[in-house]
Amino acid sequence: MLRALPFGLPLLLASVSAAQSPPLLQPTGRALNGGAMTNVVVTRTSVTFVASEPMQSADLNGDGDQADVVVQVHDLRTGGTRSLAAVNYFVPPVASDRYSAFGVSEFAEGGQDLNGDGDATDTVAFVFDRATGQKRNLGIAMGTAYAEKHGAVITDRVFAFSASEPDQGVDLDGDGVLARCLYVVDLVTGVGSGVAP
Ligand SMILES: [Ca+2]
Ligand SMILES: [Ca+2]
Ligand SMILES: [Ca+2]
Repeated sequence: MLRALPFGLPLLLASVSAAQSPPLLQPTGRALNGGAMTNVVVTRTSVTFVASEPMQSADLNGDGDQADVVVQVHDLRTGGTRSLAAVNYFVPPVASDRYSAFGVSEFAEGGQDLNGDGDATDTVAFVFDRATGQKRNLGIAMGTAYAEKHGAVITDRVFAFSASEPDQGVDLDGDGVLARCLYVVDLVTGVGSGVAP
């Protein structure tokens, strides 16, 4: 059994499973984003959380500044921590045994257009596959309203989240209006679609 300890910064992890070979305490090497303890997601093999560049005094996403909050995946087997991308603080990451999913901020990630709609103002869904080490851009804008904050769910087969059709500029669920909709991605085939209400 693994637990994240709310001791503040930097993030430390404790394991009470004596059968595991990794040490009981593992420093992640990253400063946790302040006030974001609910953003720490623990599975049997990993911890996904959001680090603060200002608290770390480092550029963790390589865009040339130290102003972002950047999603991290810490491997409890190897002790390594991987920095993935600048995220929207209001869209907490989720994780399953195999995958971590999160909303990348186009603005914070160097002003890139990640969903191909011609702007750099969206929060775009990404999935990191720990089995392959690959980070996949789903190309879909996520909803960022407070009510959607804890709405995303992921398993080792499916990622479901609230998509923003106005941000995407596409009627994803085919109901004739641009609003928010449930978007489901099959992580095995890579196929995703909006779900009509
Ligand atoms: Ca940065
Ligand atoms: Ca965009
Ligand atoms: Ca629609």
